[in-house]
Amino acid sequence: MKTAVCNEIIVSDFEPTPEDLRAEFLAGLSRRPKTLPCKFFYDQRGSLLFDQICELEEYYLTRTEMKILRDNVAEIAALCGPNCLLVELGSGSSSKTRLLLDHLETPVAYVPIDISRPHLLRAAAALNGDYFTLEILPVCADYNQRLNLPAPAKPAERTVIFFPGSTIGNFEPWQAVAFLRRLASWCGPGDGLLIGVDLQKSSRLLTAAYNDSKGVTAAFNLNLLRRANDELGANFILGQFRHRAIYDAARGRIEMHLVSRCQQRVVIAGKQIDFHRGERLTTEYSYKYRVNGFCELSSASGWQVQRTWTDKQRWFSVHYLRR
Ligand code: AVI
Repeated sequence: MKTAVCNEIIVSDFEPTPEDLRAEFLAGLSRRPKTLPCKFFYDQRGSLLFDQICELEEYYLTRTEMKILRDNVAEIAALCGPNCLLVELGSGSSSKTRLLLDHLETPVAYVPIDISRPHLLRAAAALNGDYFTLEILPVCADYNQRLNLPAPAKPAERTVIFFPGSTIGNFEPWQAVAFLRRLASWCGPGDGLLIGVDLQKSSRLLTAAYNDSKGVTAAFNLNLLRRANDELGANFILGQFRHRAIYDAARGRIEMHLVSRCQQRVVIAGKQIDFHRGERLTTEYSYKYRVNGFCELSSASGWQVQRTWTDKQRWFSVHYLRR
């Protein structure tokens, strides 16, 4: 691990290397069907596109979760208790965190973890300017790898992990169990996990959320191919792939694909990859849960559900789990 000092903030650096990117892209493109890992959406451009997705009318997730957090923030802050260490996974622009930081009782430190270094540093610097008594300890990493969290200067009474946005839905359910178990192993008894989980709903609403009319989600999806061109010297012609998102109601998941518009050969890191016309490259799953199903999954993963909040329409849920 490297550490660097940026604007007086110490950054723990586990950023994936170009070799990681190369190995994961080649492995995914050699599978049948072909896949690419969704964590690589989030370079600087991808993170900015994701921020734009969160503002879209069709993408109800962000505003619905934010309303649940806003409506229940006093109760959430009471569950977190005084002097907690707040750790956020996939912190991005840390926009939901400000609401928590404004209501938590004397939090000792904030540890944002994100795979996109520029985005992480920008958000950490902005928070540092606004919350000058709070220790901010950013970690640039894929949070699904083994990590040692930085220790805050002041001891915390409790660690609370914040995992908003329904990013847990980007894991297959068996992976979600393994991941929640890993998080439980970072924590001691009494520590907490505040997690946002998107819920099953009509296929019409779900497919609209991932096929927005402005084409931002399409640009976000195609950004994976642009990254391969820029960082791995690949020769994808972006116009020869189209974005597609479908809802598989039986599995309760949105599937995002890039569909090849023609028969084509692409060279990536010196390897030739052939696509036939209509072939799908799977880039993301986004599972949608039922409240009970998610509670069962949490209990099987070493967490006890303390409290669940939803919006009136039951589109989205936020859970406070206790280790
Ligand atoms: C980050 N994650 C929860 C988003 C989702 O809804 O699955 C990523 C995303 N993909 C397309 N739009 C947003």
